Amino acid sequence: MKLQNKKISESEFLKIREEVLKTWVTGNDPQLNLENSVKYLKSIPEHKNFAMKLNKAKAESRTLVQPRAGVPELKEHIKLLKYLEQSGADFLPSTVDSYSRQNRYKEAQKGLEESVQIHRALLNGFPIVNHGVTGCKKVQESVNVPIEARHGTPDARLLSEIIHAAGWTSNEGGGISYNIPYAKSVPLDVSIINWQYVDRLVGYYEERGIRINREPFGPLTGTLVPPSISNTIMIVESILAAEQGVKNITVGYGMGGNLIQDVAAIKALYEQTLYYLDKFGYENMEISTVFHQWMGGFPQDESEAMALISYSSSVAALSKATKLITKSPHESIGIPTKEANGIGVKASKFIVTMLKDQSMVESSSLNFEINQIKSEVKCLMDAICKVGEEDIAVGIVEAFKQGLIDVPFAPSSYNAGKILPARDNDGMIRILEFGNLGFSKEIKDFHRKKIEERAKLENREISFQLTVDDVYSVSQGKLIGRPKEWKK
Ligand code: 8ZB
Repeated sequence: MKLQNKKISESEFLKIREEVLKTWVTGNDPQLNLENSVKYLKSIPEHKNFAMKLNKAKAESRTLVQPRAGVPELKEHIKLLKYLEQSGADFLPSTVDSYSRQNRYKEAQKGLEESVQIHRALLNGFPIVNHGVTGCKKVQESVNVPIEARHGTPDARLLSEIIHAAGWTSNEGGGISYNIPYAKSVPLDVSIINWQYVDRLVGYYEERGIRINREPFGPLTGTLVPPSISNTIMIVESILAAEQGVKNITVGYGMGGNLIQDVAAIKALYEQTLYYLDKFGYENMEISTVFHQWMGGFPQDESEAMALISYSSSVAALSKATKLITKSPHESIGIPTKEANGIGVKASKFIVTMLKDQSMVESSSLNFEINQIKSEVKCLMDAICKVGEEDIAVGIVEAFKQGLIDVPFAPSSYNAGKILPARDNDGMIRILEFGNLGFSKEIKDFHRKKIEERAKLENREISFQLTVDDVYSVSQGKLIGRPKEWKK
């Protein structure tokens, strides 16, 4: 198939679908009959529909909370989700294990069976494809809030078929955001084509009056990602999804750490996503935002972790993001127990409820930062459109190839990996090494000035050491990685 930003025809979609359903035994399930799935999805009540619940929260200017969670065994997974619902989760996830993310269903099956035998989790998530429609329906019918699949899968076609047929009304990911940060050697055009299929499936349901939410993965590598880079990718994935018929999209952003820059990033993200969808001719789009609590290294101390979780929640609430993805006090260790996960949900919900009637007041520094992010995004979007000769799908692949768009710390060999981010004296994320990033001279000069100011204050040279120090600083209780001997 040739890569282009063009809606897959229904007949082409159904043809590819036949092949997709053959990739694992659970794809044979008669419950995957689309007519049945349409009927089943129509029977899902409004309060369990992800898109509708988001729309309501947005209209009320509320921030709703959602954890990450997934264990291999069906019964245990249901127990976990019920526990998190009782802890206050407004939305539930099902986080998928690493084998499934790579379509290694055989290994996932083995891990699942052994987990059941010894009654201990041997996979780091819930293997959606192995559980199939029957298992996923049981999960969905056991809870009273909407469910979303959260994974990190470059080819999520079968997974997506299964979750929607099971009544799950949201799916996280995208052809860029679930490839570049997650895979080493999956070509970008391949993952984009696979995700066009995932979006086309949602489009198929939307055409039949079913509301389904899609959520591109905003934080990318979760480490010092400059907001304009993640925002640009969110906008591109929204356009790709809209072309396939997706109507309800939640664009995401991973907390950077500076209050002003974080609030500015969410505001710029929302406004520019609307702007570009309109510019590209997509109508009646419903856009909401999701703020991810700190995605970088966490402090080991559980009280300190809770403090970081609470601060993250405050920023999310003040930014008026529609949704907040929570962390747990076990973050530095790995996958949390259900109790630790519940504590994260409870604390986060407490803060967003406390702050629900407050928002960030306008200020010149907030406006400055919003405009800064917007002009950077515009620069990157222009570069993508130019190299794609007006096709955004072709453009994004070419832009990655040339390093015009570049994600820091990504494992993918389809990412240039030349840029280096570092914080400025306010703790805002800037760029100290641009590689071939598609920024104008004016924007580069601005970043250089900000990094120079910091290096000068710290009395040291501009180098990779700034980046390294900033990667570890938050886990040590400071936002900016100042040198040890620095006394200010
Ligand atoms: C990119 C997302 C990383 C975050 C969490 C990690 C980390 C991964 C699970 C999970 C609960 C799981 N995560 N898998 N949290 N249950 N099965 O995603 O801890 O915070």
